[in-house]
Amino acid sequence: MNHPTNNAFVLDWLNDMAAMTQPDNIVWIDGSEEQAAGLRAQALASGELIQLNQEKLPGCYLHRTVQNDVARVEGRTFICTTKKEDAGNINNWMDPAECKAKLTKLYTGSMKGRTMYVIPYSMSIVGSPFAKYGIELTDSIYVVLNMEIMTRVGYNVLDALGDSPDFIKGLHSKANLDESNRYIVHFPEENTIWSINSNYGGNVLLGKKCFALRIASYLGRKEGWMAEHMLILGVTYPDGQKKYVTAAFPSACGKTNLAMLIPPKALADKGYKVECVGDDIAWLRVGEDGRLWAVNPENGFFGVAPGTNEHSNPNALHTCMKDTIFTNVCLNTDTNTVWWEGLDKNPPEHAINWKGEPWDYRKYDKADKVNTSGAHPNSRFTAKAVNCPCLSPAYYRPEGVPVDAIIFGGRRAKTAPLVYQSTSWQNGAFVGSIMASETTAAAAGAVGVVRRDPMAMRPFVGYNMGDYWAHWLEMGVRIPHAPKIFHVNWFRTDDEGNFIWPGFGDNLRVVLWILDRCAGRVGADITPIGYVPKAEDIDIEGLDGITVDTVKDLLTVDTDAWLEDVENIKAFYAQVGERVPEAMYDELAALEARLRASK
Ligand code: GTP
Ligand code: SPV
Ligand code: MN
Repeated sequence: MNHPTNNAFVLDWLNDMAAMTQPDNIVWIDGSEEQAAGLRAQALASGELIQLNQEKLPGCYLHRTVQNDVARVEGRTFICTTKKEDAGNINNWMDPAECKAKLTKLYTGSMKGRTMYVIPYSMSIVGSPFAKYGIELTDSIYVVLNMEIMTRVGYNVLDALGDSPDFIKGLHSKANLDESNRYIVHFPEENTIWSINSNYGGNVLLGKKCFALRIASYLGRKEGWMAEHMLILGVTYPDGQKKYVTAAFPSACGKTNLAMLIPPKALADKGYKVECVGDDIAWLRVGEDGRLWAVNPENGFFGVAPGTNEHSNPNALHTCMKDTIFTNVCLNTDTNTVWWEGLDKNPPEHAINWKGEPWDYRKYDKADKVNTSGAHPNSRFTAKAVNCPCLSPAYYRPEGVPVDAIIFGGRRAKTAPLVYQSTSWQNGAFVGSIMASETTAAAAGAVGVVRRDPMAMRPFVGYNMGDYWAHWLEMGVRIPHAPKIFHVNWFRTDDEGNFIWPGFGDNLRVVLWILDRCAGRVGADITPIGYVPKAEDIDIEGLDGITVDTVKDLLTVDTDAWLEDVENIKAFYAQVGERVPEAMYDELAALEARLRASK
């Protein structure tokens, strides 16, 4: 057959993978709308996609996964390095040869009777010095259509790659979606990803978590840059000045929402504007000016649907009103449109739930969301970045944006205050390393359990967590004008379990304090955990029901709760093991000493 490239590395690998998986056909994906339309038509005919109301939702489709395949599967995700220590204790590890032998059995003949699609794609702008290329082989049209939204797909990627072996080899087969043989495996030493028996986003859109975080974090350490689970947000001041922050929150903890926030009226009236550069992944490099620069390597958003509404995130809502693939949301059969919990207060009378069954909203039970909700709690929209009303012009800049502040954050009902600032880069890296958050529906397993999730990267570091922390510390030394590092928590609750802070657009109030700190414009109180705002320095103008006293409450540091946390951190560090940098232990000891002294 004719190939759109003569790259021997690509063709040899493709031959090997085709020999193993034995597809009936091989089709190269050229990135054209014409080809995508043909694939969509096929997917509609097979039922893989459902066409939605094209008047209300032009270019929008619905897909339902099988019921056991609705989230990332961390327990079945592996880092296969030659030495087990290089993957570390936080990752699952398999010997590369053993893993390949095991998976080869599963892949053999898995594409019989199917077509193998060959997707050449770029993470970040094709031809830019920061771009990295990948090829994903898949037997799923759903994957092809999602990759065409999430990454830059087309033959220009092959042209840019030329004869080079420098591309990430991704192999995906749905096989028979057998949960007990589902594997998401990474061979960072070989630039290779193998995924089998799933058809859910994070497990199969290999450019995203598998490449742009796990493989890229490994490459970043080797090459002196960083791949992080971070949104990138731009703030424009009334005088026209622009500032950029990145923020790492664990899955389903508010990155997309912060990245697309709309300023509250009081701040909009003063002239503040906000732009989105990225909502999930940032690649960070030291610029010639000695600052840290961030690019968003993706080309779309794979966003959480539930909770997205006209009040919480109108920009996301508008982004997914066209050219969008919805996964596992609820179908309103009267209007042939979509619905999810938290969209509005009018659940459809006639509807089909995410499982594909007729659905009665009256039977919804908060305690059993997965079985009684219309949309799955981890239902998603795949939407194009270009359709986002607040997309930053800087999104198109190959060099990205200079970063003023790095923000860590998690979902903590009690311990973490609304915001605090670290005292140095090293202390900031420590703050990242001790992050914790309540688990969410974005990964299979229990929801609402506090677990340590360093830098929001626990599921996404492609090597030993201790080495990853060492890399953070080394980067600090290499960035002459390093960003300041902060920690936020939008999720403190009152005694009834209600969130105290209004969140969403009002989070800009906290971001402005952060940027004021970076510019040296505002003071702070020093506490055992770092700098905490003076309550009156958080602008609450126009906020109903929030007083300076509420803010004071949100900013309290409960010494006993923190001392309890310190014990938990010690256990976690022990679990991470021998490669935890000494400096992190120094920081931990100093934190404990300050907490004890403050009692
Ligand atoms: P991933 O795509 O999984 O990485 O998630 P994410 O970090 O982008 O999370 P997202 O912004 O999609 O938010 C997840 C959930 O948290 C949604 O249900 C939101 O409505 C909710 N959420 C986001 N921001 C806030 C906030 O400031 N306050 C509260 N209370 N909830 C929020
Ligand atoms: C996350 O879980 O952090 C996501 C969704 O962004 S997924 O692509 O499935 O990983
Ligand atoms: Mn994410």
